[in-house]
Amino acid sequence: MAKIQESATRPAIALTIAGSEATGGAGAQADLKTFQAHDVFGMVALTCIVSFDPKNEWAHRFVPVDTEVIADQLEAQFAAYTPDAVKIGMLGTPTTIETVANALAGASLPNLVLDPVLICKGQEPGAALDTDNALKAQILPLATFVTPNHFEAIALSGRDSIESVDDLVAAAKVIHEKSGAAVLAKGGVRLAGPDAIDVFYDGATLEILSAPKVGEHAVSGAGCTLAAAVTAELAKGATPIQAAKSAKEAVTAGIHARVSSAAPFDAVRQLNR
Ligand code: PXL
Repeated sequence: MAKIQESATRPAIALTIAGSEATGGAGAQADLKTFQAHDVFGMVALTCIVSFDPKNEWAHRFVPVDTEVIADQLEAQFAAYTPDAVKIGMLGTPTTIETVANALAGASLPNLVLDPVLICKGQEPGAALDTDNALKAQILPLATFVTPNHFEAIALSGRDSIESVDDLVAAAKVIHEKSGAAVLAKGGVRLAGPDAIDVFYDGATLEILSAPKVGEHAVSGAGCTLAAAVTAELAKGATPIQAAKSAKEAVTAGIHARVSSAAPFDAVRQLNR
């Protein structure tokens, strides 16, 4: 196959290794839309397919993608491109985690953003505890940036609870010590008070990022979009703290512009940045 002999461009390139959330609020769909909104060329390696069940209180129906198919996608992607940044979203099973860890070990990646999806909105915490240890052991050590939400910050830091900004700071510090990664720990609507507070800590810089809460309800895809925006900004050359700040602004705007859904949670909308 001959290529057209005109100058091809090399934009910033990002890959998300994530699950499909069919209604488009979260998961790979949110990631790809976010990459586009940040003017980054995006790729998706699909790890699983989640279909909410409206007949059963919108519970998650979860189907993993065959591990060989996951390895094939990553093989094609790393052969075609060297992404400037990679995001890891929902992996879902210990077998998937092993497959992804093996593929990443062979790629030299400057930015690996881990959104440690242990549970989604409305899911029972217990459902995910078997993936917890595999994620900690095999993926966390590879990450350069981690974006735990409230529940995941408790799981990764080993704390009993996170109820205040001080607790969130302490958790972010523990997760940094364990991983060596920059940490953006998200309080979101889970901490009491008028503001949605996230804590950034990378071993040198500690910053409290704050924006007025938009209602008291979590919006589907906010966490995915935040981590994908961090990934896109890192792909374009931002420093970790710059990426965290501009991602927080992007998500706050996306929550204001949220899409009204008949599901129990509205969906974040990715606006061009
Ligand atoms: O919001 C976390 C999330 C990530 N990835 C997939 C999901 C969800 C939540 O529903 O379905 C595929």
